[in-house]
Amino acid sequence: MRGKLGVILLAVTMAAPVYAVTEDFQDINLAGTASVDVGTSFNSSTLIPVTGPIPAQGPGLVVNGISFGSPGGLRVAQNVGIVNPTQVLRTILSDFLLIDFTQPITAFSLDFIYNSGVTQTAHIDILGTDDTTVLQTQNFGSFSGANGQAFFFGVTKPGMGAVRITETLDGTTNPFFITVDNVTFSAVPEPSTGLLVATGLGGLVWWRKAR
Ligand SMILES: [Ca+2]
Ligand SMILES: [Ca+2]
Repeated sequence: MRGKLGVILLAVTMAAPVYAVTEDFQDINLAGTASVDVGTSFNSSTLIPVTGPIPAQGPGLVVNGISFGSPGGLRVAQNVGIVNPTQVLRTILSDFLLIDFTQPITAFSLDFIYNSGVTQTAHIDILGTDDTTVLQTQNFGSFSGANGQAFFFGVTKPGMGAVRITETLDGTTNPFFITVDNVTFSAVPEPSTGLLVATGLGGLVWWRKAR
């Protein structure tokens, strides 16, 4: 029996392509287990002066479209709590960590790193396009884990302008320093890149490093 050959119409909707980029803090050149302080705001334009064994570096150490800030300063360090050290970003003092996106985003995720075996409480505010209005809050409650262990946290929501993370230690009001890695966020690419992405993939593609 001969089958009927139909005509297949493929409707393609070309919405603005969105892709995801990840900042893993691996582009900073750290010797051995050294760490380097990167100021109170760290983004793709940051220049790091020579510090001891750490050479002068930058700009372009961080992907475009994102800025990390903490009033007490930020440090790129080795996550020495795990078997294979890998570079992470942490606050130096007991301050909040603000992750500010240049353009409003629709999704983000990160690895939150345990600092030690103590009980910690983390609190995340999802901020709107004005970087002030709180759209959503997320409390992790009490958790404890091995030093250097990470857990994954992600949010999908339109119109996110920034994310603010605070943390307390052992239920006291004294915040502990905050450590993150693999900060991934949605972004609208440059036109040339966008064409490539739309041709090859289209839609939303999450890319995460294999662990
Ligand atoms: Ca890393
Ligand atoms: Ca913003």
